[in-house]
Amino acid sequence: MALNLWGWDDQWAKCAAQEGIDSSSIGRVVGQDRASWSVQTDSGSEQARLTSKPGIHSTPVVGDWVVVEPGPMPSDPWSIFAVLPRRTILSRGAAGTGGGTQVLAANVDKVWIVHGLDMPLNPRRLERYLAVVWESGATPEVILSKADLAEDLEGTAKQVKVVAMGATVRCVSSEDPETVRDLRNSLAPGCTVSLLGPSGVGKSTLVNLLAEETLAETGTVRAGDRKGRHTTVRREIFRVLGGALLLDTPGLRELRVGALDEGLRGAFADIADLAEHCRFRNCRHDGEPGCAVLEAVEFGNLDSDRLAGFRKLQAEAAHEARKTDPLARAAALTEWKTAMKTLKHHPKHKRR
Ligand SMILES: Nc1nc2c(ncn2[C@@H]2O[C@H](COP(=O)(O)OP(=O)(O)OP(=O)(O)O)[C@@H](O)[C@H]2O)c(=O)[nH]1
Ligand SMILES: [Mg+2]
Ligand SMILES: [Zn+2]
Repeated sequence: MALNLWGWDDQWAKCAAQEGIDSSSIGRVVGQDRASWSVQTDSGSEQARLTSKPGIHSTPVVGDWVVVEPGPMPSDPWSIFAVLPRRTILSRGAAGTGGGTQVLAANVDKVWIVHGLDMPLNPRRLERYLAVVWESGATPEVILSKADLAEDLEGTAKQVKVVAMGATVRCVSSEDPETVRDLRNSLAPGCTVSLLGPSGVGKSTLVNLLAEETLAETGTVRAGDRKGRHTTVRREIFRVLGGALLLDTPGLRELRVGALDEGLRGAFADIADLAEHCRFRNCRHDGEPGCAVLEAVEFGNLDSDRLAGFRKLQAEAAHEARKTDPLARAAALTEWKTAMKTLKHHPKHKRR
């Protein structure tokens, strides 16, 4: 069925069946423009709006599985009634002073953190991306793009591997088809991969290379500083050759973190391991006696800049956590259950 092409699997089918939802009422959000969502359904691609009926509070994002229904007339947009509980949630701290988090995408299996080798590496920025991805529940991979423009490919790759802490690191170049083939072979059909990185690093180029056709628009970088021009303006999922689903995203100017828990442990596994040996359970690695983390820095086993980066992220994340409602997740689940109850009373969804 068509939904499988967009990542529908047994686990999702089970989730829907438990709620008595027929697959004809399911769709995947593959694009969004303000108040209109592009949804792939069993019967094809449809434009959908949020239902005006009460019950839906979480705004669907690209990657979400949603419960939908056709409009009264064939030319009318479809309605979105509910969002299926998300498997993974990729989010960042929202810009501005108001705080809160912004969900970038949902149900992403893997995130490619893209760094262009025509620019110097910023390890602190990479750590920030890694923390955000580990936090999402998706698996991070680091993609070093523009290998043909690298000044010191091996040196940079080595440096990245140290920071990536076990996450897979891959090199690609639009000039070398073999690198693209290797990347394609690493993807299972139906898996969803989000590309993440600053503007101009070659995210959309990579989508097109893997698709072997121009699906996403690309733009040149500025001659002086090699910065991108923010060519991609919306998040969108493309099916590429081999059946993987690539979520292209606009280049990020900065990546603010939301609350981090697993994210910090994932991106800084070395510090988390060391911290186990600190004398005090709640050691802040800030001069306390018997601190294994500071000892590691002293003996040259831990980069002091890395520790500084860790502490900065930790402080930022703690600040965000204080702002976010700890009951938000529970509330989302309740909302889903209520939406499902309402839906079951709808004649179309009554179990026979
Ligand atoms: N030499 C070389 N150029 C590349 C490679 N990959 C991408 N580029 C170039 O880098 C520029 C930016 O590529 P895009 O794919 O538009 O970058 P993007 O990350 O999608 O940028 P935004 O959409 O602005 O976030 C284009 O001129 C590409 O041709 C590569 O492997 N080698
Ligand atoms: Mg782009
Ligand atoms: Zn300590």
